[in-house]
Amino acid sequence: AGVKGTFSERTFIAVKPDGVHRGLVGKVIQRFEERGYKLVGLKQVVPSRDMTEEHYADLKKKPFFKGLVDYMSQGPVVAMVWEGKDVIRQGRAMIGATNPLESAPGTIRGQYCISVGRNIIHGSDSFESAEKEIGLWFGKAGELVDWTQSGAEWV
Ligand code: RTP
Repeated sequence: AGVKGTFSERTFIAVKPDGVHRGLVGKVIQRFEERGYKLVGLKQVVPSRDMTEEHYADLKKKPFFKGLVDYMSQGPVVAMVWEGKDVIRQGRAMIGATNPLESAPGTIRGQYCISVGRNIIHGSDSFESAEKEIGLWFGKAGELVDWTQSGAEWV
């Protein structure tokens, strides 16, 4: 996940199936681009159940786990890696709280969703999660692009 706390920090962001079906992929990309972050990985996938279970391994014991796996693995998911200063914490702040009742208006969830089980988007919640998730979703060599963004010195 790049180097924590620097301009090369990276996070894993995914537009979940409800976000894709509702045509919100562009809005999500636009928010991260406009904030000043750099897109270094992007693909659309239908994740397998195994992949989804691995992604949400921490939640295995939760009562909503099966429903969550059913929902995510129907796809499609638009998987992304974004890079920039404090992108892990900032990405979570931009996404908003998990429960839409607590997500502030102006955050992505606060603007676009009303139920916790259909909350549009995922973002890594720590440096360790970001490392794991980027490896899981973008494990193949060459899937991430290192590039120098012109104008980045102004951000
Ligand atoms: P995410 O991993 O998707 O970014 O979400 P999060 O960290 O904000 O929340 P987490 O507690 O990790 O929960 C993961 C996802 O599980 C679904 N969920 N459903 N039905 C329920 O009560 C319930 N609770 C959580 C949500 O889709 C949540 O984003």
